[in-house]
Amino acid sequence: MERRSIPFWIRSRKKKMQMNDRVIDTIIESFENATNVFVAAHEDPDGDSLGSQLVMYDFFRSLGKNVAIRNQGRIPTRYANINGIENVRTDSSGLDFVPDLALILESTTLERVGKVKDLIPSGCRIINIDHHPGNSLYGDINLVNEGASSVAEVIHGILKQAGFVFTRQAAEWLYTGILTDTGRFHFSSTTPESLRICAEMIEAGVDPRVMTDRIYFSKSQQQMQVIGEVISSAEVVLDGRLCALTLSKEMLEQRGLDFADFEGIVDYSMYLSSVTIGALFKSVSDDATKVSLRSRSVFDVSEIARRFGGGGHTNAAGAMIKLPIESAKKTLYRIAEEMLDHDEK
Ligand SMILES: [Mn+2]
Repeated sequence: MERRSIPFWIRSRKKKMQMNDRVIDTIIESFENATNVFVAAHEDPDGDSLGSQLVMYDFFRSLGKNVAIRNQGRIPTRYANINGIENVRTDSSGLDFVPDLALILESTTLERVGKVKDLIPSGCRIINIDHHPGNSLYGDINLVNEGASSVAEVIHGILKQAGFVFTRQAAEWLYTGILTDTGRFHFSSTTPESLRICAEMIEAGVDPRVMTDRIYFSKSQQQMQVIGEVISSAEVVLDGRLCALTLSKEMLEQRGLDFADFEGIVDYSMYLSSVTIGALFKSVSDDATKVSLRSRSVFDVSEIARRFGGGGHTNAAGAMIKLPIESAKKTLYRIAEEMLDHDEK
């Protein structure tokens, strides 16, 4: 009789899932045993960080815990109208309690949270939940799922296992994380699982049109003018394979705007079909340039970002380059050209 064995990848996936379930059980136990919970995410939080933090805030409150969210940096303007955003603080004030549990989201290292790291006392239990590659597993408990579109997706798994019921509000926060981290279901990180979770959130009352309008289609006329200037700044180099946009301090200062008003503007660098790498250069000071990178297909821009001490995912990454904008561009073009030529060989 023919014996059929289960393919290796199914076996290993199953094993991994069982392992994850056990880790999640331990995490839920820690949540239940905690009294004072501190929640932080990487510096300059994005929609995934903010949405996930707010769901977790709601969850801890529902368990009767004290909870505080602190991030370093500015909250992008597009999230300014999210309900509950006032619970996410970015000032340097201390906490009203001494945390016994720190939940760190979206940070490959503990240093990525910036100065708010100082709010974690020694002896405080650290739970590290992430979906970025290369996480250093610095937590007492670590749950890192690189296959997840967003940390919101990872958190969804925990909350379901904990028996949390998603209200419409909680569903909106979770949906925000997946919507924004998949680039509105555009990136290849969008999986059947991401869409299933979003479907569940829509069933819980999320209105996709309202969410997308609130986050993406709510610009001021001044912001639109800057977007026009940024698009006009496009430099298409390396035989059409790289498109670079510039957002300068001058463009913002005349209008009283901030870099935080333009989260996601890098996406315009990918409008041309010939482009493999998209870049947005922001002149943060005379000798420092922040670069956001995007790519198509298997081209890994996190490798470029890492050359400058940054990081990220295959198709979305970023770094701070300690050079004036024009030299930063030249240096990055050179590295990109080498990598593109190498890939084509
Ligand atoms: Mn994320």
